[in-house]
Amino acid sequence: ANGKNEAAKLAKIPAAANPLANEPSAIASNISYHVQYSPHFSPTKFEPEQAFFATAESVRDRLIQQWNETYHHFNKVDLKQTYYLSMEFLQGRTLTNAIGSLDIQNAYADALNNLGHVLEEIAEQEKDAALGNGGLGRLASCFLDSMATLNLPAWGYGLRYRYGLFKQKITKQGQEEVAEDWLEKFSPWEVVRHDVVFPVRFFGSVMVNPNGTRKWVGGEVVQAVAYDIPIPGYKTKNTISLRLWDAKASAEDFNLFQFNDGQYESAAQLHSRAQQICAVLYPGDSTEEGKLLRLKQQFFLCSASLQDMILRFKERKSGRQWSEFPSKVAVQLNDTHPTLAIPELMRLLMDEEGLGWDEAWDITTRTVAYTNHTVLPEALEKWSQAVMWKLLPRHMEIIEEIDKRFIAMVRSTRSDLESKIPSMCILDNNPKKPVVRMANLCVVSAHTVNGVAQLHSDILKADLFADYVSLWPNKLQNKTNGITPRRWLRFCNPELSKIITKWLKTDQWVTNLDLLVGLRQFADNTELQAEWESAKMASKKHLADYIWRVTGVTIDPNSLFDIQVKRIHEYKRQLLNILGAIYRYKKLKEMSPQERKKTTPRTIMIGGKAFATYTNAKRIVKLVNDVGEFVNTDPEVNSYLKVVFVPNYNVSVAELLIPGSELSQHISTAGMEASGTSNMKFSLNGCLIIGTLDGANVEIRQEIGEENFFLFGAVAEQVPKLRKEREDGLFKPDPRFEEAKQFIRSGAFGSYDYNPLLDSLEGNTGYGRGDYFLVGYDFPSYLEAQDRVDQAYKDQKKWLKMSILSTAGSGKFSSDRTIAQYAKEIWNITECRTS
Ligand code: HBZ
Repeated sequence: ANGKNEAAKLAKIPAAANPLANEPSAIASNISYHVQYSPHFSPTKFEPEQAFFATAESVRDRLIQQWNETYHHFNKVDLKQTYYLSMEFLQGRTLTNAIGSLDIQNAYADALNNLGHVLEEIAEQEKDAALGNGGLGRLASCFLDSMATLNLPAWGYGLRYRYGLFKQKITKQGQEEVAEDWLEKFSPWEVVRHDVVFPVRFFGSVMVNPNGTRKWVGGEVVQAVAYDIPIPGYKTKNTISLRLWDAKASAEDFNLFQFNDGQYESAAQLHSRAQQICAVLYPGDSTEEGKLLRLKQQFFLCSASLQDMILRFKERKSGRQWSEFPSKVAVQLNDTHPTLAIPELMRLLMDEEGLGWDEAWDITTRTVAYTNHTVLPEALEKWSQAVMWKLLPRHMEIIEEIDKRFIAMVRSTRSDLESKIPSMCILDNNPKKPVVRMANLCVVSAHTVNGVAQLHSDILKADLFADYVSLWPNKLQNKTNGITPRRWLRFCNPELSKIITKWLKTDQWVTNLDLLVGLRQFADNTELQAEWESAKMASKKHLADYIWRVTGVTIDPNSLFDIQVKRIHEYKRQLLNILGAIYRYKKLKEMSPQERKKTTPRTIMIGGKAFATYTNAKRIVKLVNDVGEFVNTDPEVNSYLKVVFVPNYNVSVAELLIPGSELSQHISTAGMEASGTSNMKFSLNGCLIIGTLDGANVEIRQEIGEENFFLFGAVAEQVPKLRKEREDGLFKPDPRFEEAKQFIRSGAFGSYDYNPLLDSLEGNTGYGRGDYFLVGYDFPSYLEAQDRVDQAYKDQKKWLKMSILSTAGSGKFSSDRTIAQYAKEIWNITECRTS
């Protein structure tokens, strides 16, 4: 505790004439005001935690001003607006991003210094808002940043989960999940809108009116309350909203009679049922209850958001025609999770607003667009028809009608597609398990469907959605993903940013990332290389510090920092990485001390969360930890190789790892990673990639040059044939692959039973996947690519040049480019700048 940091001293700071002025003195007085008059703690202390909340509140004051102006401006100008519907937003921390967007870092740093604090330390007090699982959720957050920065009339809609993505603890057993209480001490960024409340119904039945129209009645009704989070654009007044819905029961739902009768639980039953809806991100869906809850969440998001959009449409201009709706509203579905927006919009238009089917259908299809993020069959959502009939009876009627009309249309216009109807239609009526295929509902109903990288979109066209392409040749588009250069370079890597600005003689690259190509001409410049190297070294030291703090492992900043961080999944092949590490260890052991000295020292860091019920993924986490413990304590090799499992990978940890990385692994089985987005973040920060021709790797390699990318592995077209050969017993494993696996089987890494994991790499025995992800096939070419990495690293000049060229070639991967394309080619919206 810092003796200087007593709250009492703050009272002596004079009030500023304008508390929202951007001078350090005004900021300091504003912070001190919040400590005293927006208290969240007892009034004595002013330590980093108290300072964080007060600082955040003072930043929020500045945001609210421009936020309200943006709100009014959008209302007045009434341009077409996009609503990005997503079950996930992986926002991470906000403070640094907000201060940076407002362009007042220095003033805040000075103000806090005067109050006895350091801005960076204060920023670290903030908990991550982790309302997402991984890439899909983080993409949504990068998109919001770009929408705001591009001054687009656009909002995000999501859910206010009480507990976000679990915290990952590593114990002797491996991964343990602990609830992440991001709201424990409240979030300074959210504003509850008590006037924005909509009823959302579940269960009940369909009533037929005398005139034949239908109405959904009965069941239970929950209130959706809006919580808004400001999303500032970078160096622009525009500040848009992320509107998160929370569920609450109304006062009438509290049974006072029962409570006074001592039946406390049943008295509050409806309240606790309402609270379940937003309790956790992605509730486990292995039980029927879990599935129902997840479906409730999805509908809750869709219904509340659409009611809000419709009300806004009516309020912005009274008495307008419904046919105008698609020219005022664009709805983007982030994967199939918010698919229920389609039947819900139909229901609201027909049953609540009195429109006929044809008009409602025309409006709905012109409003909604859908983004696909996966081709993995097991990841395509299918909901049980029985569950849907129970929870959403009116929506099931509507879905049946959409399906019926779709089938009739295909029959009458495209008799050649007759045989495809069973796979193209929405309802799968397989008597064993009748389901609704959500992706099919999206493709049939949306005006546009897009993939998230060129290869992924090509696969969608050629494979998953091929039959629809023949029906609607122009419906399918590609929108290659992107990342925000603000969070992922400017703010997380200020040292490198400064160098870039110096050499480009402008900081315009922050909003025009294509300008980075200007670095190419200096890639050989020794002065730039020296600056580049020292920035990288500073970040590596910073990272080494962090690793020591969270794992107790000392890593050498002079070794090659090799990182793979992402959700743990068999298709992402962390197993390939760790088997490679084991093989490296074995070879180092066989070498003489002199030979070892000639090798390139490596620190392999692997991080990521395994879904709580995904057993093989959890085994991989355990294996990485066990290998780490074994290798790192072997004095013969541990100055040449360290293996570290980075616990609790999240947005903030990524902001530390990425600037300190030199090599990163994006090594999924070709055709399986839709895009990947961390590959873009690493590349942007001058980190070289070892990777397969998968997802956005293909485009990254094109942009930065193939000589700057360590490529290996089978290509997507080969994969089906290779799997077939594997099944037919025609695959001859490389002895190096056998050796690495054998070492695990030998029990070198302890008594844990790794056989089920290893069996997944074998023929159709045991776990029986028959090495579905082709780890064995790609292993030799992976090792060869790693050899090329080791060689390249020995020539530091060459390596630095490749590193500079990676950054220089990353301009395409700005989410500003992605969002500009969505705006123009899907949403048909234009800028709405608040002046
Ligand atoms: O979306 C990821 C893709 O795997 C990745 O390749 C891509 O870059 C990224 C953005 O387009 N997909 C996910 O992150 N998916 C999920 O997190 C998910 C969440 C809930 C589900 C299914 C998938 O029910």
